[in-house]
Amino acid sequence: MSKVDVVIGCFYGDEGKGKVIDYLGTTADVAIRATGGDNAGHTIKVNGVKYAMHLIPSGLLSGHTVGIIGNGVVLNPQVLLDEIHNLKDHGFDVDRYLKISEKAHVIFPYHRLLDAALEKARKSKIGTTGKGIGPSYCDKFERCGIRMEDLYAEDFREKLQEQFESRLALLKFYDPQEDYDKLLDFEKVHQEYVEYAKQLKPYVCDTFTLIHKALEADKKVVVEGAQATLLDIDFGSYPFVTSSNPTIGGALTGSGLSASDIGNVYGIIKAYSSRVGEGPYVTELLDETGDRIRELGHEYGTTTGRPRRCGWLDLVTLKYAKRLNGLTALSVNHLDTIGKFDKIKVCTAYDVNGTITEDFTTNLNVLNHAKPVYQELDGNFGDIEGITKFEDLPKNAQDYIRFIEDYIGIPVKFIGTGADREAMIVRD
Ligand code: 2SA
Ligand code: MG
Repeated sequence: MSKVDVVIGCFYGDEGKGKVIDYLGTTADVAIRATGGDNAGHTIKVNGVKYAMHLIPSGLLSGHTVGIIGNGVVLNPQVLLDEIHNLKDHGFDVDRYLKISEKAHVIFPYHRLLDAALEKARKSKIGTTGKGIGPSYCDKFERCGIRMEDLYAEDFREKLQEQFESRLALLKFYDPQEDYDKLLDFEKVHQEYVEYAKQLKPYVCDTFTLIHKALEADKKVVVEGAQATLLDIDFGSYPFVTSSNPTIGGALTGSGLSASDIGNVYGIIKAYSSRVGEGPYVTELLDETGDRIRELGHEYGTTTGRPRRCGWLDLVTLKYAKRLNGLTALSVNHLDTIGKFDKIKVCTAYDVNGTITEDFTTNLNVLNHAKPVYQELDGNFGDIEGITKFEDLPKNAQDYIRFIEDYIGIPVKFIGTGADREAMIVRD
């Protein structure tokens, strides 16, 4: 039996998972999305065309990889259909390669409206993407969610009506100013979803069995992580997190894989750090250095266009991500970006009210008081854009990578040296 490779973001998302996913996808037989929804977004360039992938596993872009939307995903059918049509327009055989779990939960318009209304009502904002992710997972765990298979059941209309009415009442409760009766029309929503269901039917199946049969046939399977470790509902900086487990646990429960199916777990980081939305961020730089990282690294959100908060690399957090996910190797992106600085700082410990620690915690009482302890390394890597061999990197750049490896104790297998697909070092 073959083992599954998993790709996981180590910090707050946008680490450049797409690049490694793209690389692994070219040889994978099956690529799985296991958690999250269209709050995720990887941009992948194939033959000069840019594809913004939100729900369909990017592996499908290889042209020979089955893309599976797993049971752990919350799925907005309209977004998915747009993606399907775009890929079909560009010649991809989506009908052959896309599979959707019958157990995946469906996002309805009231979920998106609730997401916005809840955010508006919150005193302390989370800064959600507004895609209805949280409210949809709420329904899942309240056991009243509507799954893909329910769209084809005889009682779909009644089920939807029940949900619709209770969610409408909730909306009116949280946001009495808005006229939700005007915004939400049951018949219209019902009809829309009957139509979506019809169009998506060919793709819906028992993906659990499909995945295990692929493994038993020794096929190469990868799980494409979305979001990242510190956005994990259990182990992230709660409540400033997403509503799923984008960590290794979610890769299993969101697909039906078992722990012993897992092979390599690749942790993806940038040579610096960034975060969108609210919440603690120990190495954040609120000065010109932070601005410079943002400009050099083009740190603006793919999904929402928001400017990202930026800062130095935080190895304390990375160690936490390694422990939590059982990382076996790392991918470091944007080495070219960080190499533009003369001196680069790396956080190797936290000073919490005078106590020095290398153990990350998400306890906000601790985290809010943690100050980064930095070690300074030499930058000025020169022009390393597009380099594909580790030996061709200047000494300072090699030292930077080795510093990370020594601290974390696992190898850096992939190094991103530019925006292009090919601008990557792959080490044995
Ligand atoms: P939500 O909408 O309920 O999931 O928002 C809750 C918090 O989670 C954050 N969040 C994200 N932060 C960074 N990147 C995200 N998606 C990436 C993208 C995809 C990726 O590029 O858009 O890298 O996999 C993402 N999704 C959710 C959000 O800002 C809130 O703080
Ligand atoms: Mg992203």
